[in-house]
Amino acid sequence: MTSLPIDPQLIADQNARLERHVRNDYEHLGEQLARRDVDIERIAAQVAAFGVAIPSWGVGTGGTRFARFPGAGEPRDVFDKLQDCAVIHQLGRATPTVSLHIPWDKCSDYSELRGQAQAYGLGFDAMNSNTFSDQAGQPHSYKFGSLTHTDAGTRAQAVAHNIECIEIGKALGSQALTVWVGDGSNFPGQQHFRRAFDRYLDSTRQIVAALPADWRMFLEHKICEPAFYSTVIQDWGSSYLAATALGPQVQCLVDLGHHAPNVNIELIVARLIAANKLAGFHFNDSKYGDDDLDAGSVSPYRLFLVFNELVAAAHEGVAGFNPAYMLDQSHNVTDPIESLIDSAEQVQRTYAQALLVDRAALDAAQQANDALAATKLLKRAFQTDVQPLLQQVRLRAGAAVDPIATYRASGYRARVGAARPARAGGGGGIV
Ligand code: LRH
Ligand code: MN
Repeated sequence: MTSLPIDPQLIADQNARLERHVRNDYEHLGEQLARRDVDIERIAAQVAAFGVAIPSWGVGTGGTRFARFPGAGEPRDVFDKLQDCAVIHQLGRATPTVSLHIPWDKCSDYSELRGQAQAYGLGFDAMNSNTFSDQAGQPHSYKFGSLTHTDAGTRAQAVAHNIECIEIGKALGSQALTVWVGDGSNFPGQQHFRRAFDRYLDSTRQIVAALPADWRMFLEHKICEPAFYSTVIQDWGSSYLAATALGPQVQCLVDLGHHAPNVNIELIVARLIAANKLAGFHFNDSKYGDDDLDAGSVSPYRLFLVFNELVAAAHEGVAGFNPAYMLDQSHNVTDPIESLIDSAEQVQRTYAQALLVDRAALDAAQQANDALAATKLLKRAFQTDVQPLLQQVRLRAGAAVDPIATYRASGYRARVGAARPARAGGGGGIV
């Protein structure tokens, strides 16, 4: 039996010092919420059942095209990444699944990997294919595209790679494949927009044909990068058109950083929910482009407004509503484990706040066109400090009341720093 990476006794000792405060604060918040006809135990149960997947590519230090500055104890392979994910889940109990990226997470024995994950109490969320970079010895280059390349051999290679990701995912117990392609153009005239889209549909149809009946395929749109004039799946419209053409197993994934500045993402979410085409999310934050910053670190209210749409849909029992929640971030200047712990908590916090919106009062204010009353109902929920509830949920789950403080007290980073050879810095690249 693999032992968990953090000594449970350390977590218990750290919690023991905070337990009385958590209980008092929780009780006080419970009284406040009861005056708003909110049962804190109902919210706590929903928050305890909420989980967001960790991107395996997020536990190593990230970088930009200019440079990457690796830290101590960079993961060497998918097993190191899994151990780091186990630390995040052991301390926060909000990240029960890991989303892998192929070929970055390829290994020789997937049953061993699955066994290791189970020992850590982890499962596998959506698989991610990669036809945005060339692998050594690859017959066809993706320089001018992959699933939409003008060359049939290159498209076939990209389709085969996605089918390989499905096979790996089946061995790991995953039930979804996320397909993001950077295909597009850098010059007006370089690409025939309609033919490229037709090639995309032709290629993805072959991937859908290989999907097990209980799997879903998530199409991820993105406004630009690596292509800077046009991108084949550039926005939710292109993604929705494709997902509709490809059938019920295919839905649209919303990466928060993949939109032009100031786009109303919560409105896009509402549209996709109504069309039963919302696959789920890659949560992160951004100020300019696809910055992949920590979720809620720049615009927490924007994240809240997205969760307000999600909670409203669940509250109204919208048919087929079953979004997958994942983080997708790049940690260039923080300890990735700390950022992922904190970001998962931020997503959990935002979900808890969205659960506090008085839906009946909001419906009435909207019906009465009482704009101020309506927006104040959202602000009241967003401005509720739910920290005591998050701490209580962690305490009850055997996680750390203060996960970052406990992580730092554990000395885990120094431990893996000693065990894993140092990685030199250097050229760019997100991983
Ligand atoms: C593209 C993206 C996609 C992943 C990659 C690591 O920008 O968001 O989801 O494949 O980042
Ligand atoms: Mn993404």
